[in-house]
Amino acid sequence: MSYLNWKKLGVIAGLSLSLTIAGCGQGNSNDESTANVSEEMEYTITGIEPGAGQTETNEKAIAEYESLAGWEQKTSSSAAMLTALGEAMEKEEPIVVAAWSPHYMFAKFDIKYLEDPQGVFGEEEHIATLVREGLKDDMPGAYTILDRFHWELPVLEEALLKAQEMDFDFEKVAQEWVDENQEIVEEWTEGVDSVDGTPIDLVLTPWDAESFSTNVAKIVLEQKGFNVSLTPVDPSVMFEAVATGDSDATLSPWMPATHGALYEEYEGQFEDLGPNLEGAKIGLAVPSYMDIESIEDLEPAE
Ligand code: PBE
Repeated sequence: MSYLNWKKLGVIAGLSLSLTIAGCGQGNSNDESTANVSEEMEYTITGIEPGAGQTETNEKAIAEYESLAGWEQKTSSSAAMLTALGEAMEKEEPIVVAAWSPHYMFAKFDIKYLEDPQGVFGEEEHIATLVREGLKDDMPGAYTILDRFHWELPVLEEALLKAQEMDFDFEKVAQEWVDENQEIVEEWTEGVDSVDGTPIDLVLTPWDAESFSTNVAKIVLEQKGFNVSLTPVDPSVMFEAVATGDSDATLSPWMPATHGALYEEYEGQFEDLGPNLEGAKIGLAVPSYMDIESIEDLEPAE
């Protein structure tokens, strides 16, 4: 049964209920329809990659919210989540997805974050730049560029929308951005001496914002003569690689909530150069047509 039909049923149930218990004030006519919605979603959160930091945060939410008792998270990939979201919305069916921003999903789909009164997903996140111990001495020029590397949220959001139109060819999107924004690039590289093919490795996670920003960093470092390799990995491998010095730097960690546990595990074995982007966020999201606002509006599985 479609979401709308459930909703109608809920309204009818609510109506007859208010007729029977007329005079009892507002009542909770919503409970019933919400319960049906949770059931219709088979008490399932549509998640993303099993190795994502957010996958763990979603499990934490399931463990901590009474409203999510008995729920399951279905993991697969970000692409599969977006397909499921698109299909559900076409049919106006209910769906709860793992969501994060910046991401083009908020421009493409009319969706909203569910309130998180228990703060499991944290408040604002930032994306940090971490470098291996010793990078400052070994490659002072690269260190300076990475230290200066910083995004304004709307700039990154625009680039992610563009990536969608360019088949997610992040090399190309990054090159276009660099070509059009040489004055910003010059701020990052000002006074940095060129090198002659010094190899440097940047480790990154496979999501859009990270792919774009790391590809920009690659081009900028190459302009200064570095020979840059990019290594896409899971968040846990990313932290390990920078901590052990297998990789030189990363621009992908989401802090303080999403990758906080990994950060703590390796703390002291890397240097944190601070945020390269502020105003990021993760959480659970639903289509705006769904009549719920908070994670607590969901219903536990019986
Ligand atoms: N995400 C959301 C990453 C960082 C935040 C999917 C882009 C992750 O969950 O690891």
